[in-house]
Amino acid sequence: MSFMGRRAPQKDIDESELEVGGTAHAAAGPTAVAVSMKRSIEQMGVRRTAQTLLKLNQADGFDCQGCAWPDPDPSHRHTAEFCENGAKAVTEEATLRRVTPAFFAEHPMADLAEKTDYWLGQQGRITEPMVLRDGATHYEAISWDGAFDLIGRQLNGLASPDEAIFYTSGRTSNEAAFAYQLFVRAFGTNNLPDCSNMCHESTSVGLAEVIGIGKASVTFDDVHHADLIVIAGQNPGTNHPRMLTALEEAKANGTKIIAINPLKEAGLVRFKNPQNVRGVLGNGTGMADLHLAVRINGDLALFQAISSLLLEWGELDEDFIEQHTFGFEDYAAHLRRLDWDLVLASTGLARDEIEQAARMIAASEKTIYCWAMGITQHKNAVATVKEIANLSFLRGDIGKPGAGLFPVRGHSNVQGDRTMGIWERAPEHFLDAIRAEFGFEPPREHGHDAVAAIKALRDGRAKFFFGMGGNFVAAAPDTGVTEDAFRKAELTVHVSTKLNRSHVVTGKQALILPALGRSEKDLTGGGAPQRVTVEDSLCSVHSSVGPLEPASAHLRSEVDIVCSMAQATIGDRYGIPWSAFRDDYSEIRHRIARVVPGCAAYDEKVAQPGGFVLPHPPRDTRTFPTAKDRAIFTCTPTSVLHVPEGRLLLQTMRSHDQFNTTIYGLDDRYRGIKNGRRVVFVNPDDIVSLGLEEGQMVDIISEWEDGVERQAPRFRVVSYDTPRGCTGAYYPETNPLVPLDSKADGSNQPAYKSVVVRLVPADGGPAGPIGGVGAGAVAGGEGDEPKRSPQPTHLS
Ligand SMILES: Nc1nc2c(c(=O)[nH]1)N[C@H]1C(S)=C(S)[C@@H](COP(=O)(O)OP(=O)(O)OC[C@H]3O[C@@H](n4cnc5c(=O)[nH]c(N)nc54)[C@H](O)[C@@H]3O)O[C@H]1N2
Ligand SMILES: Nc1nc2c(c(=O)[nH]1)N[C@H]1C(S)=C(S)[C@@H](COP(=O)(O)OP(=O)(O)OC[C@H]3O[C@@H](n4cnc5c(=O)[nH]c(N)nc54)[C@H](O)[C@@H]3O)O[C@H]1N2
Ligand code: SF4
Ligand SMILES: [Mo]
Repeated sequence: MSFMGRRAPQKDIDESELEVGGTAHAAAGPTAVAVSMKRSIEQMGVRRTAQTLLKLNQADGFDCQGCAWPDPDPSHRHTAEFCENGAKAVTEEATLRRVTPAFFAEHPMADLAEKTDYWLGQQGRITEPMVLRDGATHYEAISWDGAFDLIGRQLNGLASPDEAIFYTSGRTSNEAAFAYQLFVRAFGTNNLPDCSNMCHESTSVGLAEVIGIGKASVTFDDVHHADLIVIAGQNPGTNHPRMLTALEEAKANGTKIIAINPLKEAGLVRFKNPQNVRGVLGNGTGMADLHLAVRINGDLALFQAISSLLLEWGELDEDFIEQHTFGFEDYAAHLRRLDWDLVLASTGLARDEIEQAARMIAASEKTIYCWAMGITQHKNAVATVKEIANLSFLRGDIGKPGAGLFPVRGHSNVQGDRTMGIWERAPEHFLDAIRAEFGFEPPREHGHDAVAAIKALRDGRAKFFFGMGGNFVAAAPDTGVTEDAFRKAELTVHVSTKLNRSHVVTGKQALILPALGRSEKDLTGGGAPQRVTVEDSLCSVHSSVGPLEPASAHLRSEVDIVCSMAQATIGDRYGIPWSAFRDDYSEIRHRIARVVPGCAAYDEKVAQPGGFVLPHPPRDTRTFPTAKDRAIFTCTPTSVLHVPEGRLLLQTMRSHDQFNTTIYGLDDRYRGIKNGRRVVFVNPDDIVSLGLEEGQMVDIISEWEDGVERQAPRFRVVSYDTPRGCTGAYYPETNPLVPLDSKADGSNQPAYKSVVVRLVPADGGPAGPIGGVGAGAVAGGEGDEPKRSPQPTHLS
């Protein structure tokens, strides 16, 4: 048996100030406002804070860089149309801190490589293009021309275009994304992995098969008119906070909510809306009417069991099934054979709880099904997504007001990037349209997705990595393997706003290309400020124009960077007008209009306040562009994920104080954690049965069929209300534990939420003293803060 693990940066470890209190009983509230304002003012100053936040998510302003939650219709927007975490995302970008060439001169690579993700991000905005030359100890400044020349020479020196990988993180605008995929295909490869490969790929694959399109089938208005909203595997209080505002409005109209989550997340329990009196002074709104604390990965069995009950009770929409679906008889026969023992073992729920959920669904005329990473990051994730769709078909909950399927996307423009062709397996019709518009034959062979890209780098089949945003090294699974793979590359290039791990684990040479953020004025081309466009989770496309002066005069827009890279690499091959694209993004939008389905008159439509909504056949007309021209029922056997004796099933998740690999701070207010991130949440009975103690320092070791044991060292055990056998810890600290080959069948998405682990007492790590709370511990007194537990623990 071999042993490996990332040598975690030492400063990550022993966060000696860690404090653990009780969990919060409500999300948001006045504290949320105070927290976001304090941080914004600290990093931006008062004037800039006001100037920035008042333009956030407004029709004449810029789109929040946070999540992909949709905006209300322009006529229904508040003056402050953002949440605590949106304010944090903006602050992170609009900060006045700077990372200049002098900073790089002071910090050798060896030093930077020891820093945590948190420290790196806190240093501020990168101001100039930087290069790390072969064998150099420091990054040094390079001109933009020098950088593009290096990229062009490197790309043209490859034995094949397929030796290059072009990654995208979902913050990139539609204009930059369209130009980027065009360049990559003109260069000659489909190697366009993206963060979606690690995020909602299982959704895209599952829904495309059974409804013919991989996107949500609801409108924003539907959310307010549902009888019932099911929220599975999602923590909206932290990751889509304004969803709580929409849910609160729905509840006022009588909507019921079922939460399916191993954890009782604060936002699913109660919400205190900071924008109304009830939220500021009162107790807020109770959220979930029913909480099913499902075992990790038990959702497939749960949804199937609910469907079997509805079938048994005859609570079906027979007209919908008859007119719009395929495969009902087989599915019904499959449900009749359901093994309830397996269901109970897999879900960890009582039959009674499942029946209660089924009764609520039966009583609802219009149900919306929401889900996120708790569903998509498992081996059986594609099947689970299809199982949710099966249930919606039984009830006819698709293509009618107030009902539908609602995968809630992550990054603010991850959905738009896909629409624009950032996809290693873009459909033939899209490639045909590229050929018709630009007169060249794009490559047809599928490219590498995120996992395949790591393998290609690892095996020397790829030698060049370009990251359009993101932090691939830290976000990817199997950190040890991924980092080694990166180090084998000839050149790694990152278009970035802030420093991150992917800048310090590099190929032989590396470039950092600093980009304008969305909050900044884009004066590329010398004319009026340019607008860009984005698409939210509900297919709504709209403009974004940044109000702020750029962080540095040297920054370039992502569009500019793509067009300049294209010119330096393929010149005027195929006559693509890169200069015209760069000078006026409308030129790109005119091409989008002719290439991307549903985007006719794109430039004109996005100029309207609020933009426009892309077509979605199941939502609009109950037509299903699938292989059967109908919604397709699918049958998957239920199974129980086997976890050997003495092991736990680990989910890796987000704290309230991070955006993916960007760490805003060390608190997870709603879960009662302060000043630390290396914690592992364990059921109190498991703590006892595993012979551990609360507060004990443990190493987390994952076990996988390749026989390799992966390790993430030194986490504190925190007693937490999670189902027996299930545990949780934060991402990205736990990414070294996720084996590269542990992924979802059919979508290749890393199974970040079902890692089999054991907890081993760390060296010199007996139980930490458990006692009184230190000064400045979890604040009490405010309704939405964690209540002090009777015996708060201060782990030091
Ligand atoms: N503030 C903030 N906002 C964000 C992000 C961020 O990091 N910070 N990230 C953005 C991105 S890219 C994304 S993809 C989204 C992510 O949004 P989420 O999907 O909400 O993010 P996670 O923290 O991964 O939380 C997953 C939830 O699923 C639950 N869960 C885990 N395993 C299971 C399971 O097997 N079954 C069920 N039913 N539930 C399970 C967890 O307890 C947790 O509540 O958020 C986006 N928004
Ligand atoms: N263990 C585990 N791993 C996971 C997940 C999990 O739940 N568990 N979730 C997965 C998911 S859902 C996702 S989406 C991925 C996220 O993977 P990524 O999208 O690759 O990662 P981020 O942390 O969002 O990227 C942050 C970096 O983006 C850069 N950046 C920020 N704003 C801009 C901008 O405007 N322009 C440019 N060019 N750069 C910018 C900054 O330099 C910042 O450091 O991680 C995945 N990894
Ligand atoms: S809900 Fe998401 S998009 Fe809206 S303000 Fe908050 S972080 Fe930004
Ligand atoms: Mo994501």
